[in-house]
Amino acid sequence: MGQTITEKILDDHLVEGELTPGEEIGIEIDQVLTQDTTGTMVWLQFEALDLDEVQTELAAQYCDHQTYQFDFKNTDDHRFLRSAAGTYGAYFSRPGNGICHQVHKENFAAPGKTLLGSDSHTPTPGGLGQLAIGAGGLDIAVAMGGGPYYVEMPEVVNVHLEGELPEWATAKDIALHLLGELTVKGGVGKIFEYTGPGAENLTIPERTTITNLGTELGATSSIFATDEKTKDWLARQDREEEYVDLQPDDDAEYAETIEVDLTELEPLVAAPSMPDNVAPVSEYAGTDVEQVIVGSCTNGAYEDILPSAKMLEGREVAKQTEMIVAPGSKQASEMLAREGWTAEMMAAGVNFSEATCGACIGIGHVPASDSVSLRTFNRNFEGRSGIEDDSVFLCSPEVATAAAITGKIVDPRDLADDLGDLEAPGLEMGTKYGPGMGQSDSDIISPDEAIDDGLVKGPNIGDVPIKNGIDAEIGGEALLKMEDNITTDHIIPATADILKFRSNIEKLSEFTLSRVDDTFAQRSLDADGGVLVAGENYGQGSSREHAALCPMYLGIEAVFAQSFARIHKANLFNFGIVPLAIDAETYEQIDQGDDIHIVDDVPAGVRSGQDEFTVSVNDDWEFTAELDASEREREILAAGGKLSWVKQQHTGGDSGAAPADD
Ligand code: MIC
Ligand code: SF4
Repeated sequence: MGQTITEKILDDHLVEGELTPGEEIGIEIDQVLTQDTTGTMVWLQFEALDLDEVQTELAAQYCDHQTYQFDFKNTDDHRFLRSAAGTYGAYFSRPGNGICHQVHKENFAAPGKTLLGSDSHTPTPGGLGQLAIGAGGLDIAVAMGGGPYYVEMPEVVNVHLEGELPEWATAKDIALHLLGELTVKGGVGKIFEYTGPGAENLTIPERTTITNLGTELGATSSIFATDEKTKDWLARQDREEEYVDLQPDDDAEYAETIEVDLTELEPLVAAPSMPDNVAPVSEYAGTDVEQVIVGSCTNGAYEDILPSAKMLEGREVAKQTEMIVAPGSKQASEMLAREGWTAEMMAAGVNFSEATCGACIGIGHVPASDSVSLRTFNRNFEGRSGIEDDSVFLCSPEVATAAAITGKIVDPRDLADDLGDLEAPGLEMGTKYGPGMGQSDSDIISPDEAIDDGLVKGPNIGDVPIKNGIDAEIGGEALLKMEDNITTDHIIPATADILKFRSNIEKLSEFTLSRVDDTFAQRSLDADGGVLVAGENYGQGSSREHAALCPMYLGIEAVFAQSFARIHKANLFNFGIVPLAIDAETYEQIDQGDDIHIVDDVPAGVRSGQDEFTVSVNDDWEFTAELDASEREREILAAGGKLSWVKQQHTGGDSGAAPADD
């Protein structure tokens, strides 16, 4: 039987299991990436596991999320990360060099290789044929130590693209269209493989915008075949020799095929405050816009920003609007600067940010109260921009720039009609090395150039909490009952005031679920822990393991939810919190404040493969909750989490990761 691209890459990397959807597989990881806000835990865990050297072909540490270093804590984190990369053998990308996904794509992403990253948008280089997956930090630490990565074999879905995009419609609109159709949970347990003439027509920056936004569908990953466009793009990055031909077989079987006719697409927006709240731009036409931001890991490439620059040439940003360009990488900034586009945009009234995540998670450029912000980003979860009740729309650079010119949401096709001389900018490819301008890689420190030999820890860098086993009796007060689609931004917000504590779990845990109920952390401590109740897709969004670590620290023993997001569920196992599925009726019946106890002996049941547990509520009524876990996840859970499990393995088993003293 023929294979999909996904199956081919997985087959090449398979170390355990079979490629049957729903079954757990173990795969070898070629490359890992981590960033500043998840990376400190990754390396602290690497250290706690007694590992002494990176075992993957390549590991890269980026400093991208909080590069403004408002607080010495951020700077200390960056210094620690540089020391960890140097000590253990990873590349180090300096603060300001750009967002991990863009910089990794430019420098290291390679077709046919596997990549695991402690950031949910790690699948971005799927656009050039890399199988890239986001995971929690502990999974990254173990993979860096040479252990396989375990994941449920996803269903492979064929997204068959026909035709060409009409003028003013972009790759962002393809991704938004899919989000509107499939919703933020439509991709859970799936990998999307983009095929057809429409996919072949797209350039690499367009493809990576789509694979980046695959995360918002909840997908495990997204991938494109490779072709002349991939080869050309690698050549523009001076890495042509890394090209590998990757195609699905003609008789490859997909779980499902989704057809999209690109000729029918139009400029779209995702309205506040969910990426699947998609509508044509025209539906919001006339809405006042106070802020426009072009950039991020979704649309921060040179090729994404150039259309904005062309649209602004000889024009001005409306007086009532602020426009910021936040490039995805210094490479993109440098190319725009060398070609004079930066000056052109500055003259039009644009404010240039350094290449950082920044505003995407509320670090800088926080919108004014009661105002609309249009961003070319991938997430618009409520409050993520740094202000409660924000009003963030997601869109393409073209739609964002049209709004910057008029100060209102406007369909760029209508703006072009009105102005008469505004042409659709289209997409023009850039080249890293222009004639006579050897662009430098001075912001990447290779393991051979490492400055540090030994970890440098500032006072804010705490220890990694370890839990030794789970209790026989699990339960307590239902401290919080939450609705559907609770994001990791709700569980542990990423805004500047909170992000600085990512390396200090005791302090960070004070902010747990504060976006839902700011009394939660204290109530949890007062009650000596308890359980959580949630609707569908609990924990969607980020890979941040802090969303499991902090509840664990506060004594949360189990989460009862209608369904879980993939990475977050893995993080719950990794930190010894029992993720149990309940049906809609049970969800309705439970009230916040109920006394909920699992009747069965949990560690015994978890170990013996029991998948249904009886749960008592207020000693009054009972329901059944399901534990959907592989044998390995059960062992991890019973051990109290992955850290203690790996440690136990090395005093009597094998996790795959190789400690220093092995
Ligand atoms: C995000 O986009 O939410 C983040 C911030 O990049 C996170 C990582 C983090 O929380 O540090 C992600 O996507 O995994
Ligand atoms: Fe950074 Fe935003 Fe991309 Fe996350 S989604 S990596 S915060 S730019």
